[in-house]
Amino acid sequence: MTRNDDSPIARQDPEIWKAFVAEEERQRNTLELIASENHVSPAVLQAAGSIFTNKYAEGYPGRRYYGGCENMDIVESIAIDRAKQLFGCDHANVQPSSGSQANQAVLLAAMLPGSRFAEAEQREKNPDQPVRTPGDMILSLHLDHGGHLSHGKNVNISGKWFRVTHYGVERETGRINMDEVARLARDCKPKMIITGASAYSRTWEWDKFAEIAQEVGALLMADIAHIAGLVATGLHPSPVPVCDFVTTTTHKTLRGPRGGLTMCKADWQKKIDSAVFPGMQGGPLMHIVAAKAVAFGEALKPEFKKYQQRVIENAKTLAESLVSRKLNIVSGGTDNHLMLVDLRDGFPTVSGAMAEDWLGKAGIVVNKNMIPFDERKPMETSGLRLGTPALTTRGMGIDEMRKVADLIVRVLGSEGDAKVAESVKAEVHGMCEQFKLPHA
Ligand code: DSN
Repeated sequence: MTRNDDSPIARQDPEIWKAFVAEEERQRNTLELIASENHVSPAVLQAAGSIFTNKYAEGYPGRRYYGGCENMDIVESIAIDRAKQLFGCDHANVQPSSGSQANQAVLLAAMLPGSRFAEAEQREKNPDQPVRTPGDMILSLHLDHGGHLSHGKNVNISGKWFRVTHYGVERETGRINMDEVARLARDCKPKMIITGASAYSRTWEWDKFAEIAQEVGALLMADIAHIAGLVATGLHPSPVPVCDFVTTTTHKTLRGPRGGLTMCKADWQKKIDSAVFPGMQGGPLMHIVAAKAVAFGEALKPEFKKYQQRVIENAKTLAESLVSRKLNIVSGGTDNHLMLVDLRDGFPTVSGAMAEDWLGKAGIVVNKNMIPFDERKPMETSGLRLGTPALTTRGMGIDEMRKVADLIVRVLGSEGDAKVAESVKAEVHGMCEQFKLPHA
């Protein structure tokens, strides 16, 4: 939606309209380097802002708890079919409202068998089948090493329900050591192993995780929220063949609306669907389900693969350009769309929080991020996470990535000098004028 001062919001609600206009200008005139963000197409935007928001559709296609759901059924069935085609999974539930809820659905379906009574009954009926209960062990990547809150952090429901052991990356290489994962798994005997990350720039070895899960009798889940676009286009190995569950958000590299998606093997279909609704959510956000369907349709087109190839090419160029300007990247580089910049070598006195603030003032939007073995606190950090999905959507390529690296280093080197920020901002503005947003 482009700005229209005669729009219903402008006429009816000037306070919200002011923020709306400011946000549109912010997105138009800044370089978006947050690895988990992107700019959706006009078609996805239209679906997300559509009349589907008016409708309750609790239940699933053909089995709803409300009348008038015939169009909801069409939209949701298309979204499911396209998700299955995109990822080659047995079953897809397109209703989770976020990535965290997509993950919670897995825990609810697989690790919480129901009431204590149901648990006893299951033991009786099927003594050979493991019963998974609250308090069981999960093995997942440490948050400070690139993991996610919903993978067992104590402040999240996943960490409140379950005991958690974390694997991490090696100090020397910045990579996950699979021998160490195997050792931890044998030691802690998890009922579930969670793979996937929010800030890990290297290729996941799903096959090795699957071997370990099989050896210790654990279920295996992959959260591909960040790399879903790369997985869907075959540019990162797919976890679908070897995992019991695969979850994702739909708004990062996948470039759809803000939301979640839970995929599973056929055996788990019923339990996953019951976990999402009525287990965890009520009426699905049908405008978002419609936008997911549109986005999945876009992702099935050949242009989407070319886009993902450019995302990776741009990330590699940005990482190399930063390294050549004396910045350290955790693990030395990237195989995907993101990188974790370790500020300690090039700019030891600059924290991630300072860098985020200074770059923001220059029109370059990033997020501070803990780096593995960080000695600074989470609100301070020694790292920055950078990603190329949004800039690539604007049409930027390797020349622009070199320039972005240059601008970043100029800002960091100036220690937040206001004049430098102003001059960088002018250059950023020029780039944004040349490479428009998809809806502009
Ligand atoms: N997935 C996180 C991110 O990468 O930004 C947000 O929870």
